[in-house]
Amino acid sequence: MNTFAAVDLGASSGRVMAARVGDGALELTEVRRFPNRPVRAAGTLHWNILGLYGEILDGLKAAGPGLTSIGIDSWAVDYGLLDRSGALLGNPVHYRDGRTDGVMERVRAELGDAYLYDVAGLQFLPFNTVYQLVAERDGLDRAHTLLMIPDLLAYWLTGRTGAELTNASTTGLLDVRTRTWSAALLERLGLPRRLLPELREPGEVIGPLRPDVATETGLPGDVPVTAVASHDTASAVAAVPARGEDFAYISCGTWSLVGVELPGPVLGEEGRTANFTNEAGIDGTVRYLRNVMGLWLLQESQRAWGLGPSDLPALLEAAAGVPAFQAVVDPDAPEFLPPGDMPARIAERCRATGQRPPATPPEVVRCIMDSLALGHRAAVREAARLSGRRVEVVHLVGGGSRNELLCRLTADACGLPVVAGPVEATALGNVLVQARAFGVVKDLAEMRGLVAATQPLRRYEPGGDPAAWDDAAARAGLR
Ligand code: ADP
Ligand code: LRH
Repeated sequence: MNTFAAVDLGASSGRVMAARVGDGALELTEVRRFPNRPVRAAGTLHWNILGLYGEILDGLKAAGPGLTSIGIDSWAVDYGLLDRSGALLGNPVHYRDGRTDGVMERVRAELGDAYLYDVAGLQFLPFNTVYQLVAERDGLDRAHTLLMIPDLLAYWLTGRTGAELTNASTTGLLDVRTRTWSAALLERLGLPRRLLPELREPGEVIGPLRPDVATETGLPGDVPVTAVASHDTASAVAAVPARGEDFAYISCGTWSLVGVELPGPVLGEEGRTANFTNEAGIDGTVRYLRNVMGLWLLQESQRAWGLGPSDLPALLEAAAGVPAFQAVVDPDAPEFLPPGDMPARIAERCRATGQRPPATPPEVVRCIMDSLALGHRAAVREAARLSGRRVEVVHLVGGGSRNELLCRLTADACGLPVVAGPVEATALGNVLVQARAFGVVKDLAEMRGLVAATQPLRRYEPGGDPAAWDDAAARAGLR
């Protein structure tokens, strides 16, 4: 048996996990978990990157000396900039910060949607790395190297720089066909080519720990950090317990990432206007998916009510008792993206669409769950239609798979069985890519088979009234 450590940073929490893998076994243990709280300073919303790194060091120390390797994944699109000496320039900015307001619109008007989509195949989200860089273009003089968040953490652990492929594919600067940086696009945007380091593939060894890191964590200095699918969603998709290819997935946490896995990109106009993305998965696969606003709507409502994670089960139970479809919204309405009073924004959206706003927290939560299920349904259907992929089952993974109401509503809305779990799909994908790199498992099918055989899963059969879902979808302005 080998033990692999997964450092997995989600937008709402981070964890260091240890997994024992071998002989048909996959045992995941949580070593350390910590909240990921953004900090607004001088008007800008930041990640607390040094606080997170400190937690990671403590987690690795607690994981103990017997590790075969360490892998790191995190949320996508965000980055740190290093100066020529390798020092971090400024604190990484949160993708929900307002610095990109209006930037995407300007870039799209200048370069054209067809060109941008043909190069990168990426959905138009205002916080894509490319728009963040354009927002700070005038201040890039001192910047020498851009490192995406997992690559920045790997650099601090090993001293080696590089850009892992799956996360690089979320920047908007990677050519979707060649899977190399697009020099042409960089030039047209006036962004310096020097910023983007050499690409690395999931499974490549990055390097051993720096001596000072080994001393601080008590780990042997020769423990390697291995590149995994460092975009958390790519790791989650790698660990979907699916057999064959006729499935859709929903990686459901702060975001719901909803789509299918394909052998190559789909770059037509229809997918572009439906805002589908072609992000890189492992082994040359494409994650053809759309971002649905996800449990952010719930997290941010809980924050407004002063309720924490321990209040969630009671809140969801109360929401399950509220009649369905009293009010529904398009969960992807752009006004839901920034931090702020979520119940007030949902109420406003309901009023604007002629519906009585939900009045109590359980009613608001019910509205969010019905609306997310509608968002899941629209994205699953469109992913299947636009890609031609048959979808027989929906795999729902991540923290949201613990939400029984949402899993049931998603099965009903899609009219398809939902297999919920694993909760920690991202960490599992992280360790399995390492396990494969070290010869412990063979291929993607074996990785997924191992997840299916060892992790608790729950199946939800579709029920409910399809006509009622059609009616609700129309009210929310969805298909
Ligand atoms: P991220 O990786 O984006 O930080 P996670 O995959 O960790 O997100 O999912 C976090 C979400 O999972 C929480 O916001 C919450 O809505 C949901 N969740 C966590 N635990 C439970 C639970 N016991 N019951 C229902 N939902 C839960
Ligand atoms: C989910 C995620 C998603 C990105 C968003 C920024 O954590 O990585 O895939 O679109 O964060």
